[in-house]
Amino acid sequence: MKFFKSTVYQIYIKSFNDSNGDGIGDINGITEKLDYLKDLGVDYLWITPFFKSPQKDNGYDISNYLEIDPIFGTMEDFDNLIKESNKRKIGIMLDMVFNHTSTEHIWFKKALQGDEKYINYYIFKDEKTNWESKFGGNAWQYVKELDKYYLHLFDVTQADLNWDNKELREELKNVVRFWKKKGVSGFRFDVVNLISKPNKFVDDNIGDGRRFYTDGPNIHQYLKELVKDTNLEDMITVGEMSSTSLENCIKYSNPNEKELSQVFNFHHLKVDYKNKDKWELMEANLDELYDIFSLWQEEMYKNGGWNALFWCNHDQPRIVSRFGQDKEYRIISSKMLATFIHLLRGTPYIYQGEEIGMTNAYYKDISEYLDVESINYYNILLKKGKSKEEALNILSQRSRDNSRTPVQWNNTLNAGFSTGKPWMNLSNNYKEINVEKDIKDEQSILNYYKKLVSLRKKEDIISQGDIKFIKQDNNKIFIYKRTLNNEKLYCICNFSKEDIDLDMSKFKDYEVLIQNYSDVDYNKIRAYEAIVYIKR
Ligand code: TEU
Ligand code: CA
Repeated sequence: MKFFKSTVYQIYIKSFNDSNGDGIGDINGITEKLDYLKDLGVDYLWITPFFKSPQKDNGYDISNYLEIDPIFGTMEDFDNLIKESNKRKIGIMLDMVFNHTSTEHIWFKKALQGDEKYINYYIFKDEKTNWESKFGGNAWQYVKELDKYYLHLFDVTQADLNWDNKELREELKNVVRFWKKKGVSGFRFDVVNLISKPNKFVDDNIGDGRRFYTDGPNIHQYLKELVKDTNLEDMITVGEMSSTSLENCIKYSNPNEKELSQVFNFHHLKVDYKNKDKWELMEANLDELYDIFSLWQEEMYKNGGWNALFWCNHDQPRIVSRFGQDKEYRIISSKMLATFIHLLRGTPYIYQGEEIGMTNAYYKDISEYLDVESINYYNILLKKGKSKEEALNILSQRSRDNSRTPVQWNNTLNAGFSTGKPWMNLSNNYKEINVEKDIKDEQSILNYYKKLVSLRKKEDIISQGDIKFIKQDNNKIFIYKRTLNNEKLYCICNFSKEDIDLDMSKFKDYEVLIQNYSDVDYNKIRAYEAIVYIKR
């Protein structure tokens, strides 16, 4: 596996860097920052969708897979990005949204005109079920043109595609072939474990419908076919797996199955959902967090699977504001969380801004939120009887917009993101938290990430060693052990702001590989401390 020692950097293009002052991040904005990314040491860039789109879900609602939306630039800009990133040995991964298209896509429009061929590209039924959309409300929409309902697991403008139709599958393969030819190095497949729908559509009397379409009946067959027919075996491919199971993820990512090279799962990012409800707040349950990591790390290893490792993406609140602490412990807790992820087995992903410890947005007013899911749920929460204040408080911790504020490059106008009016409000802490400041400070979060990325390249034990979690009596301390031949490595993290007694004297003859405090205390693990010992 050639990506063994690699780290991927995720770019949410709209908020990364605006090159032409229209307030929207763009392709040339990425090209401008390639030297910064090279310096960070990352090997691949996953760029979120920049294809033609009405932008109801910021590009995850695609109306043409083969064209670039003019707000992001031109095909020439993209060719140039490929050329410039190749020069720096950075690969580009594109985001394939194949579970649904925008209702503005020509296929959907033709379907509405009654064209049988295109009606079969989507899931039109005479009757609806009680399934819920992931963005709130029922998952079916009535269209008078056909006197039928169509399925939309996400927004009403994102119509689910019918993968049981061979012709549709061929269309999507052509999309992959087109972008492969352009010279991309890999792909991220959006909610790809939802593409295989059940044979029968029936009400779900115990849930929201997901048990019928998650890791669906033909999912492995469809993935194998896609990979084989478009020759993706040797590329880096990562599937976003929604509400998936360990068993399925082993299959998705074990090289013998010839499906994908790695998988994202989200179980570790639901440990602060009260009663499994994203919109009910709760402190993170650390016992559960520990159990999920130990299970997934050890079992994926034993069964030949491969995890994508991450805390942050464009759908998640900022991790330092969530499992860390973004005030007096912002720097130390950012480094602790990074250490924990980057020494695990799998491929680490850094989401833009994470490498400088960017925080949640802390918006004060509902008008600042732009995300369709956030706005829908704000209204649902009010309908459920929450006060405006309560609903805003929930959004301030759970909204996807928390991660989508523009990247803070420096302390000048608009944090250096744009010379125009940014498409969404910046976080107002950019004077203290920005890239320029972190570059100059040797002890910065940015320089710490750089070190983590380079350690994975240097130390085989990180990329290839086996992994075992070591349970502690105190649920705030997370310890795992990596081994490779005669080498041993221990990663010890404190997920709390308490100093906790811990006898680490046995590590006196180990070397400290990386740590977020400047000295070693063998008797206790301090607030948000992370320390990694290695013996060769
Ligand atoms: O996300 C899928 C997904 O399930 C999450 O967005 C989830 O719905 C969210 O965290 C709510 O709890 C992917 C993309 O990453 C996301 O940006 C898109 O909106 C979505 O698919 C639809 O394409
Ligand atoms: Ca722009």
